[in-house]
Parts: sequence; structure tokens; C-alpha cells
Amino acid sequence: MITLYTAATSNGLRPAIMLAESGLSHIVKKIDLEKGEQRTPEFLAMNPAARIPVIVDDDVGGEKLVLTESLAIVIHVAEKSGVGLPTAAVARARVFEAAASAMTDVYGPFNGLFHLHHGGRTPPSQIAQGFDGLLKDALGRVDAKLANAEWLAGDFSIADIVLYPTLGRLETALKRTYPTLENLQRWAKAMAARPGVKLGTSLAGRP
Ligand SMILES: N[C@@H](CCC(=O)N[C@@H](CS)C(=O)NCC(=O)O)C(=O)O
Repeated sequence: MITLYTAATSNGLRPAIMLAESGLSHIVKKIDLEKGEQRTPEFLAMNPAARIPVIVDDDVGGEKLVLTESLAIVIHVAEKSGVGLPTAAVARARVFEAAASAMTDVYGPFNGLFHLHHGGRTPPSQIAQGFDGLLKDALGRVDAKLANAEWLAGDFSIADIVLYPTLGRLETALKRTYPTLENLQRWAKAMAARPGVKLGTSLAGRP
């Protein structure tokens, strides 16, 4: 059985629709974000970031899985059910391409604009501060993960590869460093020392 904790936002609808399409048996529990139900101790035990969506899947190869991040949930449900994710390599790559673009090229700018409009008369500098806060929170969560781990998710993985270039840009483009995040700094040094990271970076034209 899969239990989904969610709300009717775009991040929240993604797994709700995927689960409904999958045919897997599941329960949907609505979280009232206005009332702050995402900050109850029970919810925080599932996701310390205090965000929907979250699933609890009772049986993943005999283990229980608590999973956050709408795209990760959608992919997990697709893999489990066989719905929405082809197994043929080219078709699968095309699906990942379109899904990645939906999350970054479409959802990214949408989310920025949503905050601007939602902010009403909030001055842009305050909205920028809000984004800065979100970024610091996100990096803080990564730093906390890295306190007890060498890499972001188990062994060195695509998660490390996906995050690393953005951090580099943070320092060069935004002139922003987060010196207090020591685990993140240690991880960035370990990434920079990897032959593959050095080679890829130089071949792409960054000194
Ligand atoms: N990257 C996450 C974002 C999740 C997210 O931002 N959730 C928002 C609702 S759309 C939330 O729970 N916010 C709670 C709050 O702001 O207190 C995902 O894709 O699941």
C-alpha cells in the first residue's frame, strides 16, 4: 500500500495523478498547508523540510520507503507499476528529457513568477530575499545530509553530478559562498578532485 500526503499544488498534484494513473492501490491524505499541517511533528518525521508531497510505500522489495520530491515519487511509482516509463532505452531517455525540461524549464520560471505575483505588493528585494532563504534552506538540508555521508545519496551518483555545477555557478555568478556549510564545502572539494569532474569541466571550457 502507498500513502500519499499531498495538497492541490503543482508539486502536490504530480504524484496524485501518477498514482491514479498507475492503478496501484493507494490512499491520499490531504495536508492543509494554510493550517501548517506540514509542520506537525508527525509530518516532520517524514519530511524535515516540511513540504508536500511525501509517500510512504510499505513494500519496496520488502522494505518500507518514505520518499519526498514530486519527480522522484512519479518515477518510483512509474517503475513500480510499469505505467508511464518505457523500458526501451531510446524511448526512456526521451521521457526523462521531457520530464526534466518540465521541471526545470517550465516549473522553474513558473515558480519564480508565482512567487512574484503571490507576493502582491511585496517589493522585489524582499522577494529576492525570500528566494535567498529558500536556497539557503535547501543547501542547509544538503549539508545536513552530508554530515554523515560522503556523497548525496549512497554511492557517488547522478545526484552529485546534477548538483555540483550549480554550486560552482553560485560562487562565480552570484558571488555567494556558504562558508558555514562545512560538509557541503568538503563534498565540493571531493567533487572537484575527481578525474571525471576535472575532465568534464575542462572539456566544457571552464578553467
Ligand atoms: N521540489 C519539491 C518541492 C515541494 C514543495 O515546494 N512543496 C510546497 C508546496 S508546492 C510545500 O509543501 N510548501 C510548504 C510550505 O511552504 O510551508 C517537489 O518537487 O516535491
